Amino acid sequence: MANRFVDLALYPRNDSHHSQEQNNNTMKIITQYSFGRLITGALLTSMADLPAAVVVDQFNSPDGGQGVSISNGIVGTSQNDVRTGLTVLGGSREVFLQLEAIYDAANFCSANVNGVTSTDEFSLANGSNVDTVCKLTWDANSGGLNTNLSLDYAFSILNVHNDTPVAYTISMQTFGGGTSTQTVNTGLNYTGNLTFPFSGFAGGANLADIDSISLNIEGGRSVDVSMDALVTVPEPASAVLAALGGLGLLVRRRRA
Ligand SMILES: [Ca+2]
Ligand SMILES: [Ca+2]
Ligand SMILES: [Ca+2]
Repeated sequence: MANRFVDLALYPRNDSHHSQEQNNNTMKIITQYSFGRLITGALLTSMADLPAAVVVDQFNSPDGGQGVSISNGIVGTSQNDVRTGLTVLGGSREVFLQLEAIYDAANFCSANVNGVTSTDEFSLANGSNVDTVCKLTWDANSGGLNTNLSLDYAFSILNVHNDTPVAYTISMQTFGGGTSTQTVNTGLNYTGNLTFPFSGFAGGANLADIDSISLNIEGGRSVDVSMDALVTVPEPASAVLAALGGLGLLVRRRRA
C-alpha cells in the first residue's frame, strides 16, 4: 500500500510506462522509505518498552490556577489549599505555605500553580520582609497513589528559576509502610533539571507502592522560585541501551 503510494506519487500520469531509470529511482526511494519506517518503528518500540516515566505534575491545572497567599501574617501563620480533579498524579494537589520568619509587620507571600503570572508553572513569591516554607503534596486526596515507581530511576524537577539558594526535599511514603526522603540544594539562579535518584533516598518507602509524594521548598528571606514540572525518569544508560538493542535486532533481521 505504502509502496504503491510512493510509486503513484512519483509518476501520477505515466504509471504503466516507466523508463528503466524511473524504475530504479522508484526502487531506491521505496527501499529508503521502508528502511526509514523500520528504524522509526524499532525506536518507537524501544521507547514503548522503556520503564514508563511518571508525570507527577506539569503544573498546568486547574484552569484559572490554584494558589494560597498570606498578607501581614505573624510567624507560624499558614495557608493550605487542596484541589481534586486535576491532571496530576492521583488527581489531587495540596499547596501549603507557612511563615517561618518576618522582618516587618507588613509582609506578603504567595504560592501559585498555573496562575496569571505562572501559566503552566508553579511559582513561589516572597516579599523582602518574609521567609517561608512551602510544601506541595500529591496523595490522591489522602486516598493513596498506589503507584509503582520501581522501574524508574529518579525524580526530576524541571526548575525554571530560584533567585536565592533553595533546598528542595522530596518525600515519598507508603501508607502503612515507610517514608523515604532526599534533599537537593541549589545555588541561586539555578535553571535546569534537579535529579533525585531513588538510590539516594533514605528511609523505608516501598518503591512498588508509593502512596504519597511531597516536595518541600525551603528558601531564605525573599526567595522566589518557579518550576515547570515534576516527573520520574528512567535510568539514562538503560534508555540508550534499550534503544540500541532495538536497532541491533533490526540490523540482525535485515541481514538474515
Ligand atoms: Ca525558608
Ligand atoms: Ca498503597
Ligand atoms: Ca509545566
